[in-house]
Amino acid sequence: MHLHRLRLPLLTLGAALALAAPSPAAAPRDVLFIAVDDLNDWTGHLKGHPQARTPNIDRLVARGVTFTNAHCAAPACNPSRAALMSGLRPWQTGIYTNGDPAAPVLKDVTTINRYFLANGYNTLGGGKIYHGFPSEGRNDSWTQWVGLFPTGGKNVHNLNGLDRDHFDWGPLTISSAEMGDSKLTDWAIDQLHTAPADQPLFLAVGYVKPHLPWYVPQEYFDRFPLDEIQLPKVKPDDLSDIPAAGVAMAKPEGDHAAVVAAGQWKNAVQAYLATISFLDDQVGRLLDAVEASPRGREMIVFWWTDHGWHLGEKEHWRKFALWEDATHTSFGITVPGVSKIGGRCEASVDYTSIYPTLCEAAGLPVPSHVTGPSLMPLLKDPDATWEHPAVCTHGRGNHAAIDGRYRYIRYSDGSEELYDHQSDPNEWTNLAGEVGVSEIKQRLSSVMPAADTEVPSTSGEKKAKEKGSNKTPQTGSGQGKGKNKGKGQGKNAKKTQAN
Ligand SMILES: [Ca+2]
Ligand SMILES: [Ca+2]
Repeated sequence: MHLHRLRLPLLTLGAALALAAPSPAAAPRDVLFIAVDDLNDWTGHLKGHPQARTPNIDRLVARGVTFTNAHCAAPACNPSRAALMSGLRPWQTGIYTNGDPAAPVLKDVTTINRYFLANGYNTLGGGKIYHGFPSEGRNDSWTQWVGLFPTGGKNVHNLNGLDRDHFDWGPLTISSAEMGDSKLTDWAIDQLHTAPADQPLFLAVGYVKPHLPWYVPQEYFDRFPLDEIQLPKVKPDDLSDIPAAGVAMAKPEGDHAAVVAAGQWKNAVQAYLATISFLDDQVGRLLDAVEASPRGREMIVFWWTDHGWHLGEKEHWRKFALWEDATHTSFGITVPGVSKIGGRCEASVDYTSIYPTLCEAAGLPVPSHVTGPSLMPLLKDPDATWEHPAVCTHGRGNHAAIDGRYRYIRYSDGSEELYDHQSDPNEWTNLAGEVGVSEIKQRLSSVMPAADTEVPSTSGEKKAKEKGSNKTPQTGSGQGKGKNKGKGQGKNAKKTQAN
């Protein structure tokens, strides 16, 4: 993609270096940057499911401020992470979906890890931060990128009998220590202890659970007996007031029909809770190490999950939609000495605020291409005034805007949904056609881009190239070639691309 096609000026790495004047007075602060794949609000601190048990995640976010109304910039791995790490929205980069290549754009953008690297940080990354190897495993963007850690044991598949690829769940016979995320935790703890003390540390730890398949050791399933499992609250005819564009995202005839027909709904809820519980154990081990070390206790900690997840609400499964269950995330920030301990912030925030907040917390200037509002005022006072609706985009032209009370969805064909969380927290009643809501819709649509300002998708550009258009992107050389292959990278790239 030509950079001039982006709607905001980008900052090249060279410019970032020039801009990165030495920060005054205080030494740069260490950062622990924890990403989680596919965890929705089924945590103790967000109460998205009454049986979710996450004492360690709750303990982690309670060290600082938890954002209870936080949303991804896009409800899928690739575009959510690309937006978060670049500070640029899907409509500025063309990275709208998992099918839109990120590397051709990101290679020319000062991403968070590049910026911290350019500012003298020891940037160490493991697990999953971006979506797929071509987007993240580059020698010029991390001090060291170690990639995914493979899970041991025999390969298993179709444990639930649905035969729907990685849409699968069931217990493993291996120990917890053989799980990839357990090895990732070991690696992260080791870095906390061994990273050079005289260089600021940016440690990025990307957990891949609770992403599908929900395979974890039996002990985690045993924590949630099947006969006690509660299904999510669902309204049977919920899709009846939703426009065709929304029903197309729900795809009720797909996963949901298959799960119900096979009698697997409770099993799925059990498996997701079990996988979250496994993740929580790993977070607990990491947090114990952080709190046991003088360096760890002073670290800035960012915790984020890349989007939400439906388990049958609106007859929908997975992410890939613009409703609360797909966009709502678990998100917390601790800046020791700054953030309010145990703070809960109800302001509507989205992930384009992560980049600027991280810079300010670490004492670095915010790059000029990063325009999301900083959350620093909310870290100090979680009740401070906040007038920025969160925005989430799923595919070009489809957006949700969320404020402290409403969710307004507008699809590319102009059809709409509006929900009032004060009276309808489950988003069962679409108010978009009611009398007297035009002011609300107008206010929330004002933060959405006009259709003609949204850049084409990166995959769309590729199609244009195939057709011989002169609008072909310049993809440069070398991206995605795997120069920096670490542990299991080739395999990992394939795996995550399917997510
Ligand atoms: Ca994800
Ligand atoms: Ca409905």
